[in-house]
Amino acid sequence: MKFLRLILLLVMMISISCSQNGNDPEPMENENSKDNPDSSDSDTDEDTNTEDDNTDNDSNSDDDDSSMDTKEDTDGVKYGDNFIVFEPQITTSDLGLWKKRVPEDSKYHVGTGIEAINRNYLEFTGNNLNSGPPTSPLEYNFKCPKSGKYRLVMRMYQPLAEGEAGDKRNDVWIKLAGDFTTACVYPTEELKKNHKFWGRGVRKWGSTYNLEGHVNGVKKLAKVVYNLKEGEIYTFTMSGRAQGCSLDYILLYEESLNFNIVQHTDLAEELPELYRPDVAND
Ligand SMILES: [Ca+2]
Repeated sequence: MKFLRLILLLVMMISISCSQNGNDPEPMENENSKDNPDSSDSDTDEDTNTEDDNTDNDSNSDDDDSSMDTKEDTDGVKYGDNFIVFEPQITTSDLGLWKKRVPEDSKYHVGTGIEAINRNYLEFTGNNLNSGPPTSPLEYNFKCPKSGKYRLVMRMYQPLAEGEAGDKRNDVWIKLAGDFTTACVYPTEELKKNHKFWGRGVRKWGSTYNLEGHVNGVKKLAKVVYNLKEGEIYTFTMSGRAQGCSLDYILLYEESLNFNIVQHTDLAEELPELYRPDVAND
């Protein structure tokens, strides 16, 4: 019997020592948990930022994660289901070297077709008739009415003097800021930088309709189309390039509308009236 008890005792001791060895995974779990503190380090930066946001005089209490929400669209932008249109003079930027032309002005262009909408437009008076650096930037905020691909065009007029070639006084600099991607040949990042935007309207209202940029080092002249998101606010910037270039209005329309806009196309004549800025009552 003593021998049997001894064997039983031995079996018990062996089984206890086996169950202790079975806890091997624990130390490994502890090693894994060491990774967690590293990944949470960056949170502290965000915490200090929200303090800055709270110092703004902002009546909305629960949008401190995006200061962009405080941006509003510029007064005077006209929206449709699938387009955005506005006149350049609605900007709140300093006009600088842009001049507002009105009928009382001797340089105002009356023309023979549809007159400038609201009988006003902006003419750039800096640089020279060929080009120059981006000058007197004008900003516009607009809200996208519906997600889609939007093409940019402008109603443009070239006030050419006698003997001046048809490819003068016909361009501006443009760029777009906000949450968009490209829907044309140019990379998204290029559309966020200033590029020449040009067209034709030789001594008459026509249009600017193409960008001049580079794709993989090769010069490209092509249309500008942006993928825009419903409800997002975008900032469009137009700066003066060629002296004399005159703009009546700026239009972004859903590309699927398939408007035919080529050299010398007068946007007001070619497109339905809906796609023009509203005429103000006075
Ligand atoms: Ca106008």
